[in-house]
Amino acid sequence: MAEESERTTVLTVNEKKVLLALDSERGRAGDPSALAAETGLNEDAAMQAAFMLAQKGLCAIHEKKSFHYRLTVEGTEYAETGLPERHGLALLPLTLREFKQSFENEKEANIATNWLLRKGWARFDDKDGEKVVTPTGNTSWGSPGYNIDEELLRVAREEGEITEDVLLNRIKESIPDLDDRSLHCFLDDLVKKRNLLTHSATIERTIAITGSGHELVARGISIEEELAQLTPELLRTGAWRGRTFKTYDVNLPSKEEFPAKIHPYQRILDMMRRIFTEMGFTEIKGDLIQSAFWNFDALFVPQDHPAREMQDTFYLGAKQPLDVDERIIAKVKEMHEHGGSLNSAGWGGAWKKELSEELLLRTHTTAVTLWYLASHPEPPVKVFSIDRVYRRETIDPTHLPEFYQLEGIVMDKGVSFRNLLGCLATFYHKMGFPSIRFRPGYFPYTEPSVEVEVYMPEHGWLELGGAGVFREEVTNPIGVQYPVLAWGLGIERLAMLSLGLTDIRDLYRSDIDWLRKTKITQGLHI
Ligand code: FA5
Repeated sequence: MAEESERTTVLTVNEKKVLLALDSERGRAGDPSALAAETGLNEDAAMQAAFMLAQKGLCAIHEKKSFHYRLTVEGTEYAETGLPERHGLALLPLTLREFKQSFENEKEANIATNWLLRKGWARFDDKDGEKVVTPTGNTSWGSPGYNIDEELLRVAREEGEITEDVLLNRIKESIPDLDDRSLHCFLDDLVKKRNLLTHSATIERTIAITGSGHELVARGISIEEELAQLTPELLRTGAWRGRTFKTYDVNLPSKEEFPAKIHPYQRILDMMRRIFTEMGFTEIKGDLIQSAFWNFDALFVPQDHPAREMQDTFYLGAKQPLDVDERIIAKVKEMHEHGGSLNSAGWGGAWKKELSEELLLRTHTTAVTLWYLASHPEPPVKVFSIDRVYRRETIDPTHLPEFYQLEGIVMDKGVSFRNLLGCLATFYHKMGFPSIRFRPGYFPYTEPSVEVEVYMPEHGWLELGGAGVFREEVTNPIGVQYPVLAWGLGIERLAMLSLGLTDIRDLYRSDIDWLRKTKITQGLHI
């Protein structure tokens, strides 16, 4: 406490001058110009010192905001010659075409038409297939028998610059029973909608010493010039000895700085990469445009599967002959039609090569890992891919049509379903999700299949990805003889949870405030 009171009563020379000036006012509140005159400081410096004193509880600053109104150039013209709708009213009735032609320009004609209708001074009638502007007989606006906007313009014209209080009082004198709220609405219309008045705000400040300020002055304050900087000259001559140096209050709030940093989502992608790399995986990349063969057929997805339909998949409307070993194509065909040489029934029916030649935007990165596996059929294979996929989705808080997946496979002698679960659990734990669970799932290309869910206290259990062991119907045609553990995880949903967002779209909104305030460690459990 003792330290605190010492800290708060350390005053700069300017603060001492202002405090003494306030004290000499004997409790009367001063304004900035009086303070400046009394202290010999300029107004800004005097007020800066007053603000510092106020922070220390030695003076109190009272602020009163007032608005001033003035006519704009357009407002001055209308205040002198009358509003366009007033001129227009005198011409009625006319057809809309004639009415518009009677104005000098289109802008004025539109203003007159809109405000005549809005004020209820005119209406549109249909006559012989033409629109006619007809007067309604009403010529008031805001209060029966009066026109408040025209009154406001008249007073503003008479007064030049006018404070809000004076302006409103003048109107109330001539139009009784008008409440402040509706008057403000008319003022707002003239400022914001019609741009006929402008307003500016001024803040009047009064400053008064507090009891603690008095007490401090009573204990005695001496004004001694303080040195703000230690110069070589002061050091050389030794003149610094015995002088008082300006103190710095390191506790004062300072302007927040937001240094450049990597996008939070990119940091999460980088972290995922690092985790899989540390677990001994190699990253692979594949083509964004895939044939239906790699995206679906080689994965044993039947040719009539709903996910292959136009409403789920972005087809490019083009085909390309498959750049795949004919033996693999033949085996995939046999696998679909009757299960090939395996103890499998396949899907039955005729498998059509032309359907597998369709080009599309990959709907999952499983197309990439499978394509890689086909060219690396010998064990061991341990690869992952972090890349974009595309689906015809309606955008909502958990769905995007373009999103990232984290795909991975492990192929080796003797690897098992338990290794798959362990691998995924390790990844999610490293990402900072201690509670995960696996639920039985279904994918045409894996058996057994699971869905991975993580637990978030605010959301409960959330499904983040799919996984399983590739079926022999998938591995056999590409010549792979050992078990393949595979998974495909949604990244945006995981990043969204890590970053505390509730809407997936926020990851891509680039809200500068959110980007600035997100800590560089947020979402990273390191
Ligand atoms: C697949 O894409 C499978 N290929 C995963 C897989 C790979 C299973 C290997 C077995 C073996 P699914 O369609 O469920 O599965 O998508 C996986 C994850 O991607 C989902 O759990 C979800 O987190 C995310 N995801 C799916 N659709 C969207 C979307 N429209 N927007 C954002 N994330 C999505």
